[in-house]
Amino acid sequence: MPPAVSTDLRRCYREDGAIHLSQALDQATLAEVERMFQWSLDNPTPSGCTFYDNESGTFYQDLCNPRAALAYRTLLTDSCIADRVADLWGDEEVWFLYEQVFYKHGGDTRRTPWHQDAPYLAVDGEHIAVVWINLESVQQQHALEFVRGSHRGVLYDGSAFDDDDDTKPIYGSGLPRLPNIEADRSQWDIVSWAIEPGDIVVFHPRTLHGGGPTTQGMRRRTLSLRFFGADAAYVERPTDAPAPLVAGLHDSLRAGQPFRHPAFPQLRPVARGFEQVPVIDGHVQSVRAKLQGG
Ligand SMILES: O=C(O)CCC(=O)C(=O)O
Repeated sequence: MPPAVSTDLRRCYREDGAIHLSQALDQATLAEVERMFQWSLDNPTPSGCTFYDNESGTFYQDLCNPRAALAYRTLLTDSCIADRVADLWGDEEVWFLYEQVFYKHGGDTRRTPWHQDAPYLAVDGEHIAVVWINLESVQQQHALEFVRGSHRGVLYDGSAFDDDDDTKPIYGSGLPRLPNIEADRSQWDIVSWAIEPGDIVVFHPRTLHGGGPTTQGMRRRTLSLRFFGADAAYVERPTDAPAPLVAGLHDSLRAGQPFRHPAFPQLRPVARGFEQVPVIDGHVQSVRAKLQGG
């Protein structure tokens, strides 16, 4: 079967580190995305939190629910999402890493700080992707923005999502501090897209990205799905990376080893490993607590 993304788009993804695919998802898939988004809200983990308490709107996020691979199974295996990721990589093999929800609603919410996802992750490689899916139309000024090509540049320390300082690091040593991109946006090659339900944005977790603010009366329900491919390897960060939050992960892998673990079922070329996903009753820990040294 020919790939559903063109060679041009594949090159664009490889070079820019972020790409917008218009109307990639059909109505049935969107309905399943909505069901899963709600499942994540209804099944919070200790990492579920609002980032900023001093604003009129609510900016909630949660991630890495140990039961998500099983709950999300239909969306992961039966939709075209993993196929689009495989098309962009030009590879057949795709594994599920974890899910994250972002929910901005109510009054005004601030920008999502500029950051890369990679420093938070214990995994690296060419074939790692984040698929950013929205249930509402999002105007460009409220959408996710990217620094084009930054996945090929410096890997910075993570942002602690601090109220007063977007560049406040999570590790504080071993990786350079994030630049203050908002202080002089003209210095950066920033790209973003207006989004309609059914569109997806796919980006490499090393790509610098930040989310536009939302305003009174808006609602932005975002599901961010993360995948890895055959070349993904376990990496060490300055201290144990907080994500994916899987009990025993850091003890079971060494730097450079292929990133494989029963918590991550394979989706393509065939779905397998779901029966081995450890069923954890209750949640291991909070990613936030981990970031704060817990
Ligand atoms: O939706 C947002 O505002 C942030 C998304 C994000 O940082 C991510 O998906 O990694």
